[in-house]
Amino acid sequence: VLEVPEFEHLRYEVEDGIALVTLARPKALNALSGEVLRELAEVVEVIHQDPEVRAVIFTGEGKAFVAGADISEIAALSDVFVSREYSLLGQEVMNAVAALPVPTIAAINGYALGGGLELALACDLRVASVKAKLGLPEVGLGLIPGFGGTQRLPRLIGQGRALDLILTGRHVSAEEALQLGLVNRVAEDALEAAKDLARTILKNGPVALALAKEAVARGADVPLAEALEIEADLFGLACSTQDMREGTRAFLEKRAPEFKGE
Ligand code: CO8
Repeated sequence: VLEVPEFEHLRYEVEDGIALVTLARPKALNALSGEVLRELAEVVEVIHQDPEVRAVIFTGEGKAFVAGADISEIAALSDVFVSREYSLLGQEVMNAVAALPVPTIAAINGYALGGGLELALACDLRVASVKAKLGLPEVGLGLIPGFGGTQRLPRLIGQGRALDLILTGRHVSAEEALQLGLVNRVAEDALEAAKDLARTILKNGPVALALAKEAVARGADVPLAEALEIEADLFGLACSTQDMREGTRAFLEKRAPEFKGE
């Protein structure tokens, strides 16, 4: 049996294969203190080991998703090397989120600023509530994004649009975020919409989902010719699965597939 540690600043539940991680430090708008980051790293490790989990949703309690890294802790930074380590530590946590083999969705229920937007950017998909506000306001604090924002945002929405957000530090509405391609969906209730999206995704072959995610992630960092080889390799693997046998047979027999994830 998988041991789930006690968390102080987040809740972890799994229902019908969907893990829900709720950042719960509402008095500080779920700001990522060192302690919260450590718990986030731990819960991601739990998810990595839990075979029951087929998709993950991250959300926040109260009026924020996550209002950033904890500014009271950042204010104490001055040494170049210590601060660099702090950035690397946060990046490592976001990388662990991005490396989850199952689909991940940020249900952005409210403010997603700074480190909070960086967490959302480490997820595969983003669903925002109509009242969400998103941004990278770091320059207003004399800082720059340090948990992946300067790299993941331009990769997602392009350099020009990313620099607009990074250099102005402005907050964008859910509607503008949708136009920018920063979020995939806008809904009254971000969490319910994220659950619906997860359920839609989970109707598909589980191995295929993992391979598709792997193809997109690995292909993003290499030249096109190499990326296409990665696609062909993973396509080959997909065709060797029972899920592929079942998916194609079910289509030909005009019935719904019953995937086993093998
Ligand atoms: N850190 C610490 N505390 C916070 C944070 C935060 N990021 N955000 C809000 N809080 C606290 C407030 O201080 C306040 O505490 P208290 O009640 O004790 O005064 C409480 O949460 C409620 O906040 P507000 O009263 O400000 O709520 P409002 O509704 O008036 O405003 C805002 C909401 C607009 C979201 C406002 O709180 C705000 O602007 N927050 C800061 C947003 C921000 O700048 N985020 C970026 C932080 S920097 C960052 O994330 C860098 C990541 C990478 C770092 C790498 C470093 C090397």
